[in-house]
Amino acid sequence: MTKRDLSARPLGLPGDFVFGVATAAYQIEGGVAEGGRGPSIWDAFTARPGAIHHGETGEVACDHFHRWAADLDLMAELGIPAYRLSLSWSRLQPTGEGPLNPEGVRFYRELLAGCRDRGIEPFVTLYHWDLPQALQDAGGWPERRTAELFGAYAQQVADELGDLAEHWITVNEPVCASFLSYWWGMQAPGHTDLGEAVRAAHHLLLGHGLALRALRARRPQAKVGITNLVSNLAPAGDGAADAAATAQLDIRFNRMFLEPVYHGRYGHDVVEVFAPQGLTDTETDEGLVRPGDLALISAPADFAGVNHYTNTRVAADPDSWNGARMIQVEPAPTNFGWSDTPEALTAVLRRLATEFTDLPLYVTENGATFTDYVTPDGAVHDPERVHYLAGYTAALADARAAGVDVRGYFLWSFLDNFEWSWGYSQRFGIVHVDFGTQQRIPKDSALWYRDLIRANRAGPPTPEGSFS
Ligand code: IFM
Repeated sequence: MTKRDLSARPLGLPGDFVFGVATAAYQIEGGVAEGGRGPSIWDAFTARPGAIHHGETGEVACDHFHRWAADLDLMAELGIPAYRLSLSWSRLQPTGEGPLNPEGVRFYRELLAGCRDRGIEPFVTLYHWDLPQALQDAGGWPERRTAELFGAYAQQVADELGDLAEHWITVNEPVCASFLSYWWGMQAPGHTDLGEAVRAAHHLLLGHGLALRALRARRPQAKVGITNLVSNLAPAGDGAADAAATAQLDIRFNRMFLEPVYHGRYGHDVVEVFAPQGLTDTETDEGLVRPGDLALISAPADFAGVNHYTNTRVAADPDSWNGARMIQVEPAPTNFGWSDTPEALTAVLRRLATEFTDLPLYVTENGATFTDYVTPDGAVHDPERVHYLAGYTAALADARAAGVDVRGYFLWSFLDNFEWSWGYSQRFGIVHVDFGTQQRIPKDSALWYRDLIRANRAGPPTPEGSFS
């Protein structure tokens, strides 16, 4: 481990800097057959033999559907001022069209009001990957109609829930919801078709634009943005081949999703890669990219969300995917093999601010998995996560010192939860969850984060919680 100041100290961030935690509906809620919820693509994908580690599912997950009030109490005790959560589309609109499900609306109204009652500011994500299965049966995100229905859904959500949150994130990580889901087969619906993936990517971005427009129309005060996953990529060596391989991966991981949102076009080299699948910057009536799409996708937002996890060096290698071998920068001690290199977060934030947007930035996810377990003293000691967080939160201050307008940080995640294809094998939480008993135990990192937030708050410290 590198030497790092591990104290929960003032970082020189402004008093209104937003510290929060993040989760997503399918990863924590459970209650999949309750409250009128319809099936989502994740219910179908988790039922597919071999798709998920140990055949696990989100059927119960953290049982947050029933335990949300106690979970919010714990969040408040830890003095966490903001909570990024997602709405399950199929809980709110079981088939992805038609009227909203009143029980789903009631659940989320209580949840959002519950945040506010406890002084926690909700940041709401409209789409965090759990497409209603009925829409997948009709073709899913590769179909343009899915984006249109998403826009209509966003309008209904704005009408029913829009009074309870100021910040709205339209789509979480379109790269995962398209490429990982329709190209690499790793996520629901588990397809491996590049054509579908490219169409899904464009329609997810279009869905963002339509949702942004709907939120603006119904809730003019709302602050709206999209969250992209941004990986830090750099060539492994000095040669032109490594640089070219890096540029190719950058197109596939980052620029395909950043260019249209922040520059209003895919750009020549992105189009060149995906032209065989129909991607164009020319808008045509019959093509994938239709008249008006790019204006919708790039319509002014209020902030840019960025999720950051990986720091990768890229070596040209004809035997690897797209001729590029990916090497995680050392030290890479997290369970996923991802790096603990906070300078990568600073680099990503700087890149967004210099190459892509003047909008305020929010880090809407960042975190790491380790082998956490309850020790005989009843605690969960996770010094590696404290080390990780000390670095990545200091990186925010470094980015601000370099002139980047980063305004918030949401730690992934509040609870250990269902980590998609990896099931429950990867623990991202600052709160340990015993999935047998549903007992929650704040890890040492939760107490550290509480202290960091206190140290960085202007005004009186938050009240003592029961975990001091
Ligand atoms: O758990 C996921 C989350 O749902 C989306 N961003 C990355 C996290 C860690 O893999």
